[in-house]
Amino acid sequence: MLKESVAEELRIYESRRATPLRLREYFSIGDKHNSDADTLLHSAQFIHTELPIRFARLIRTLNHLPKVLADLAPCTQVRVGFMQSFHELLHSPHPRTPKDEAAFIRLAERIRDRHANTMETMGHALAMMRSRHAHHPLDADFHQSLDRFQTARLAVSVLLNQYIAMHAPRSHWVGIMCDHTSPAAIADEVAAQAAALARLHYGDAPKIIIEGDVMATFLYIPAHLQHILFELLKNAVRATVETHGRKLPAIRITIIAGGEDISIRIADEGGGIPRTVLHKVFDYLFTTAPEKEGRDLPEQDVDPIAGLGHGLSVSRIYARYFGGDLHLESLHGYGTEAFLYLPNSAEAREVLL
Ligand code: W6P
Repeated sequence: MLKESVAEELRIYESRRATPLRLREYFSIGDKHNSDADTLLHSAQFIHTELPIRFARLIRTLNHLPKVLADLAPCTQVRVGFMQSFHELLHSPHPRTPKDEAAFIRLAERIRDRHANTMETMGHALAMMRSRHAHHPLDADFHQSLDRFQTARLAVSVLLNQYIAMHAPRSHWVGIMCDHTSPAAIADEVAAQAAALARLHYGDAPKIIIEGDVMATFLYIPAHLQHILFELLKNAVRATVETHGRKLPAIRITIIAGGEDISIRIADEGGGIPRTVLHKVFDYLFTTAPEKEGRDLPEQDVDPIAGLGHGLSVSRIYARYFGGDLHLESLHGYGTEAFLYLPNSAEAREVLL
């Protein structure tokens, strides 16, 4: 069976040292001659060596998840897919010519497509676990193992998507990174999406004000910033609408470009979170969305503005990936402030946990 032959290879690769890269390193690989054949071949060679190591580490994090989660069907399905990709990568020829590279990019795209729904699938596994084990206390180890899994998943996804996207050069972009990433522009875009979702869902949406260093730009992965801000804004919008009947207080996004960090504060007047609950918002099994008892097919039942419940934990994983962070502070009875910090430096390096 595939499984046994892969097991030995996995043991070898998971002990190899992964190579965390700086934003600058990711960016400069493709800078200037973004997609010339030599650059792409060099990237393909690096990725052909590095990706199996990152996959092996990712599979190891799945093996370390508690059995109550790991044995759920969505989770085993994700694991089998990762094993398949690891195996295909190991048994693909090391790219040595532009022609090899052209074949390797197709393998890379196939692997990317195979794992496109990983987050969603794991979200379903967590929702199943939540409905079956709602009253089980979850320990710190469990959360740490999920943080490791999510980070390892990101380490595969960033590398793979960076390489694939380098094939489509754009001004100011190298792959999925942009050296003119504008927090204000992304906040604006995401605010419109969150407001549209709220109007659809509740028939109304609060105003979202964007202020501070609205002209600031930095080198980052815009898709990551977008993901985090959307998650935070959905929560802020929902809290605001559910707390106030008609007159909705505005949500205020403040962007500050500092020497070390791009700091973004999202302040709502949505009633806040009690202190006894605040520490749970980053809990993978915590959700403020009403749970339906014994529900095993959550995908039929997902409330788009509430999501699958692990959105904030995953957003913090994204924030921390290049050394940033995400905090929440609250005045219960009034509102919540989310503080997002992202590195304002091309020297920021992947944190591979
Ligand atoms: C809330 C709960 C929450 C989570 C994340 C961001 C903002 C908010 N507001 O009431």
